[in-house]
Amino acid sequence: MFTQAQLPYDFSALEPYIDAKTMEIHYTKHHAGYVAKLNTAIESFPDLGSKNIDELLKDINNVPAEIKTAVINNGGGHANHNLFWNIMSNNAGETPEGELDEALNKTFNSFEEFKTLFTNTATTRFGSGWAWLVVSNGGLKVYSTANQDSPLMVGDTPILGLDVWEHAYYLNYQNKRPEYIENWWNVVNWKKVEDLYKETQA
Ligand code: MN3
Repeated sequence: MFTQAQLPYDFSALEPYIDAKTMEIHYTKHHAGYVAKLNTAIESFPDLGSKNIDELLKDINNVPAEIKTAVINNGGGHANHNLFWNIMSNNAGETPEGELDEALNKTFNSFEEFKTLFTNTATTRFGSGWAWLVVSNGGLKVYSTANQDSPLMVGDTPILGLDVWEHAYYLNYQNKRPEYIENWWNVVNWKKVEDLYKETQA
């Protein structure tokens, strides 16, 4: 059985950029819903429940066909939100440092160019999905996926992810996705993203 880890901060911790009500509904209803549906999907395949969710997604091609779509959607939903909660904190204007900063500069020329690319990628994702910074074959890449599709399924390791489903911002921002994205940069936990980056280079 899969379970939801405790949120690493209070629902109000990311205010004013992400409001407490949105965080509460997002964590207790949406994320919890993916976990519940994932558990229902794997009921007939109990050995899958003993896997780590990231491992299950990396091995998606060995998931039984009759539950594959449910695992992609709900297992992806579980893994994506795990990452999302963990890479956020009120960052007081901090930017990436150390090895992550070096890698961003090397790949995208500057932090500002990376930010612009990521912002455009998130803004132009049509419908529901995610924008990602991933490590792919050792290097950094930015792209988006539809729905809850996880980069883990194609062998990439996501180290930063932005949920652009309307449920992530509609209460506070309504249809203004660009404003949500612009404000979200204030709650990226760069220390955590750098730790995740380092793990991929070890
Ligand atoms: Mn979500």
